[in-house]
Amino acid sequence: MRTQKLLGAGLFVVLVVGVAAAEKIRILDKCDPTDPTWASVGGCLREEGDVTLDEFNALLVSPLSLATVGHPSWRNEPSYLRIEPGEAVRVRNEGGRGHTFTEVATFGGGRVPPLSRGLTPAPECALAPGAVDPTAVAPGATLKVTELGAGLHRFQCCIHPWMRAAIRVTAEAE
Ligand SMILES: [Cu+2]
Repeated sequence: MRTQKLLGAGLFVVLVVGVAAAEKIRILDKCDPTDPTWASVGGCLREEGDVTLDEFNALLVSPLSLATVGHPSWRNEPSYLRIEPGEAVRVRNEGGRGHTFTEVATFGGGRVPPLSRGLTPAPECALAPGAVDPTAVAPGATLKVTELGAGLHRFQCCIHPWMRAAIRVTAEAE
């Protein structure tokens, strides 16, 4: 798998050509930018949204197991996609929070322990101190996923591990 960050207006022009052919996944959250408490955890960079940090925390865990299940508005859409071999997927963060779109062998927890209660960490989410995650997608940014081999690929957010996606690469049956 290869991921490519799309940064700056110059690159955008080059990539417009490929936009029509690529499948798309939207990374979504609905953080409320008018809730000042989001600032204490990195802010909420969207124009509108209706989920306060209090509500996000209230819906974070399952009341039955106290394991993380996560707020349903933090999600990837679609979360399942079939593509043809050689096809690219453009993943755009349309939320107001930072997310990652990280390929993992097995779904697991992320690297923010309070958001991954009861989950075994996915090793792909580990990050050395000071390292930049190449699969991070800031609000408004796009990640292009290319060169996926045949089969089922699992992706998750390493911050909010309930944000999952699976991409199946297979030629369509005639
Ligand atoms: Cu996330």
